[in-house]
Amino acid sequence: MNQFLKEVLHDLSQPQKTLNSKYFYDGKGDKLFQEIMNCPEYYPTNCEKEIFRERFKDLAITLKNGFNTFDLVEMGAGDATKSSYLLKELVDTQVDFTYMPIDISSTMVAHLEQTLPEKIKGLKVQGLNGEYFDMLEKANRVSSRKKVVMLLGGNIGNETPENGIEFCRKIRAALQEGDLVLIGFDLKKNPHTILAAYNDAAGFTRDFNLNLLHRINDELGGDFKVSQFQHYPNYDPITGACKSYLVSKKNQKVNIADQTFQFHENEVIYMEISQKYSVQETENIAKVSGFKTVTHFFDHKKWFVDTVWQC
Ligand code: AVJ
Repeated sequence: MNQFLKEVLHDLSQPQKTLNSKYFYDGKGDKLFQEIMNCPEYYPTNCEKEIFRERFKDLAITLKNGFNTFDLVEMGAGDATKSSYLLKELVDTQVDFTYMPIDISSTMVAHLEQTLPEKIKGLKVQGLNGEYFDMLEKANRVSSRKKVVMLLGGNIGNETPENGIEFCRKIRAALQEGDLVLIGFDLKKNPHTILAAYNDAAGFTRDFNLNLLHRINDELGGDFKVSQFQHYPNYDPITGACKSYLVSKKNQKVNIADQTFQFHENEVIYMEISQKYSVQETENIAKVSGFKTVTHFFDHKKWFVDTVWQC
């Protein structure tokens, strides 16, 4: 049985039904995420873009950190818009490095290998198509150079705080003393600002969540009546957890493969967490996962931080 089907059947069989947000990103989901990043309420992308646009020189100086030569590994590179500022600066200052973008999408990796060296003359790109940690291991196998690992976009926020620490420990375990990490965290801020970013007026975030039900229908032969589910985002300013749910509008049954799932009226499916942190909390994550915090790069509103850690 394929992994997607297996996980969906398992996750909908739990007392608290859930679906995994890593499955949001099919073709339609990629497009909706682009729309989210372009909508006025969704601030994280703009904040992090500002950091890379304004601070690329300082970022480059911090990351080369006396290494003669290294590999710059990016976990979840996407289209590498933000990293491009940094890549260009490193090439322009004659740093000897190879950019290794990891992405789950093979078309994205092929696209980066093709287009980046055309845009940034002299850039060496070696794409790694697959899961984050498999590909981080592979980067170690193919090259023994020092590593700088980037995890941008606040992607760590899709893990619960506990799993986020586990995730960082796994990065640490794959690295050597002295290696660096550049990791982006979306910070706690006015709760209205955060909630609005996950409840945009145009409804892209709603559609992004509902799209996973469509995907289950299309790829797994499910029969979700998608219009019978309602998007419910929620932010808890104490824990920093921003969670989205889909609420069943009525009592209904959904069939997937040979299984039937009963939904009660107002029962929710837990879809995604986008965890927000304080700067202090990021420093604590660094410490408990085996890193030293080197420095923080903030946007001017201090809504987002790209922080540099050293092993
Ligand atoms: C890609 C995980 C950073 O959690 O903010 C955007 C995904 N979900 N709107 C985030 C997302 C709803 C995004 N990350």
